[in-house]
Amino acid sequence: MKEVLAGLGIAETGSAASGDFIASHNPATGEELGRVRLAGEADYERILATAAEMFERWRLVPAPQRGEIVRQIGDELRRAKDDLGKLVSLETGKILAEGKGEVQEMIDVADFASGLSRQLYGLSMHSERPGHRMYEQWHPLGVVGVISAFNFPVAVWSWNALIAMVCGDTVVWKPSLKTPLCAIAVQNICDRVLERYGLNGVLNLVIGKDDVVGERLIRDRRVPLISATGSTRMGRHVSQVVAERLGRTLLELGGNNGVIVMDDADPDLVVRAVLFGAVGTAGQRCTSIRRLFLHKSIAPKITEKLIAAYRQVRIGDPLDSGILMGPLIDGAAVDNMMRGLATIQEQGGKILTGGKRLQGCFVEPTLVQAHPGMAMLKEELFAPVLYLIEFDQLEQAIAWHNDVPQGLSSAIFTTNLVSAETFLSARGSDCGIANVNIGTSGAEIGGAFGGEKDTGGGRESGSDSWKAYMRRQTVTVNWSGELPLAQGIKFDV
Ligand code: UN1
Repeated sequence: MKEVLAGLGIAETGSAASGDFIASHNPATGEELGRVRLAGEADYERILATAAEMFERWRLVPAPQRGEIVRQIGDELRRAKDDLGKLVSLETGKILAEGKGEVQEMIDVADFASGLSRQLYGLSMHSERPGHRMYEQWHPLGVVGVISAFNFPVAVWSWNALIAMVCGDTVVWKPSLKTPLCAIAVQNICDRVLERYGLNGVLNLVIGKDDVVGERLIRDRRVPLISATGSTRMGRHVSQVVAERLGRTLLELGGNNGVIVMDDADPDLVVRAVLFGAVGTAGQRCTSIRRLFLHKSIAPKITEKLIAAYRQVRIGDPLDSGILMGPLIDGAAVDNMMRGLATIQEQGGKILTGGKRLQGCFVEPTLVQAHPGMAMLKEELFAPVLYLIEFDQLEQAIAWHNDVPQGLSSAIFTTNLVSAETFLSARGSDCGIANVNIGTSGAEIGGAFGGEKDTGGGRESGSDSWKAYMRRQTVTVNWSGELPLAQGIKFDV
């Protein structure tokens, strides 16, 4: 562990912060990984001032040059992949393959962003007036505040920060207090590259409590965009505060993702996909599968296979190869899962397998036979609990599927074109992500990532998500020497 931290430049002392200390723990062992000094009010002010000042310079660096710097960050991340992947596993409890996968996601975003730096295209329009040119251009927005969650402590930051960087913005990052070491490691990696250009201050880190740092950040008029990942409760608050000052938000909040399995689906494919989607990251992804709608003619077979698979899931040290499921993030998460399971049973849900608390922060992955009326089906229980619900007709399954407040990711398993297209049509899934014959999690970075309803409506990472980090300017140039007015208006004396 010491070598991993040393390799990532995490030193014993050297914090410029002035607040209280917090400890970061390995959820698999309870061991203290390190202590971090939190930012106080003055630290926040200093960091914000740096980011705002650097924006004045950074916005003038041509976008392809900004892309080149992001490309070099990608190279540094390639070099740090093993150590950083390990640290992600140590601090979050996710298995090593997923820890490294998260760093790979960052590398992919760096590549994407660097290509994007030459493609920040605006449209040109035909003016209705002779001798006039009309087009739109995209300018940097300013300081972007990024609030990230514990479950993807590094990748989700990169979706925002590396795209915002090529867009010409500077970034202030407030990470989860459960994963401060991952954030420090990433900041060190990026600082190494920024230092080569004297550009430290383009990316900034402020580790602090919600009431000291979080509230200041979302209320700060110098920060035109807040991108926040976390619970719907948090997002609703952020949204209200930022809206009050007419700032922008990009929200990626709770998911409650459903999968519909038709009678013509390949059962083995379904079981493998569901296992990764529901048990992977111990059910702590915003994209985790939580509700499985099974066509009644295939339900017994899938249920039986799933119970067998769940019983074989190897639970243990996330750094051991062969382990599929590590611990939950902390004791509070375990308590929350146990409370959730009690409520599920009160509401008529039946535990088919799992459901028990193991040592420390470990739990058993759990399958629940559920019925569509259960209130708990509408809540995101951030744990490896999967509801099985039987249905008769696709239309009925789609209606149940959509009947939740959240709208992030969704999937259907079928070999029937009509069923697949129905699910993808306007009367199908109401989510931001809809998949056929793959699970709801593990999205590629090239697509826009985010969801509807209580998921917050934001889109991050791929496609044209970059537009959220820039301001659009519509330009009309009159080279005619005359002054014709639009809409044919005459206004001469
Ligand atoms: C999250 O859980 O907040 O699609 C993000 C996925 C990952 C990202 C999850 N690429 O599962």
